[in-house]
Amino acid sequence: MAYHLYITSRNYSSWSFRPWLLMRQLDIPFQEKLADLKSGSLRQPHWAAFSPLAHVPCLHHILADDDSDDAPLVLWESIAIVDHLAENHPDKSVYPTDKRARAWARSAVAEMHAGFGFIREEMSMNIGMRIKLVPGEVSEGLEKDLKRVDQLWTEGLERFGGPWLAGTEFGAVDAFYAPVVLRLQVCFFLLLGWIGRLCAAGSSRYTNKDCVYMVRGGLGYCSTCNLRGGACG
Ligand SMILES: N[C@@H](CCC(=O)N[C@@H](CS)C(=O)NCC(=O)O)C(=O)O
Repeated sequence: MAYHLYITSRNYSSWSFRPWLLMRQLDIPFQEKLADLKSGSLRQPHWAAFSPLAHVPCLHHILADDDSDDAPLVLWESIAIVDHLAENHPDKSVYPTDKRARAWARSAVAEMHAGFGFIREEMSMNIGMRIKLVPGEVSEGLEKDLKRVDQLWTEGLERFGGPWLAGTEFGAVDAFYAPVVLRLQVCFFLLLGWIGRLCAAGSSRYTNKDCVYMVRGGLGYCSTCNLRGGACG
């Protein structure tokens, strides 16, 4: 049995970063298959070679040699990848064992998978970049998304006691929100009111202890971008 995880540069692709981080952090062995990112277009039709939607991430689960059908299982949506890993690795903390924490983590993962369009649009992922956002220039939609992130992180940490979002173990919900931490790290907000609290959550509370690994992991282990040595500041 083997996993082949098709992703592209984790510097630009938050969707690639999520399952990669989860599998690394939980010691689920996989081969990283780096898909070439051609500039000039969002569409990457050549990715159809491994994904039915020509999207990354895409997980190929190569079954045991004695399986009669040698085609891999193909999972082409992040949330499906996470569910598949949870099902196949019940010993790993993909989702918490506690029922309440699990229900919360699942919902927060689904919310990130389906929403937060303004964060995606207006705080695009580029670990090495610095963007200055001035309060008057933050759109209503972005403000709403960021407030919701703040609310979610506060709720998770308070209800389940940290240091991770749904309790004592790193899991899918941490991996799903990690790119937001990275995005906050690269945006210099004016430290006022709720924005200040949000930055504090992003840079000290949420990244406390070994969360530092999570925030810097994308750089430390990045084999594709040139941004190394704490370039994310
Ligand atoms: N819903 C997908 C989103 C994946 C996604 O949008 N990936 C981007 C890269 S970050 C992509 O493959 N873009 C190519 C395209 O849209 O054709 C998931 O959850 O995995």
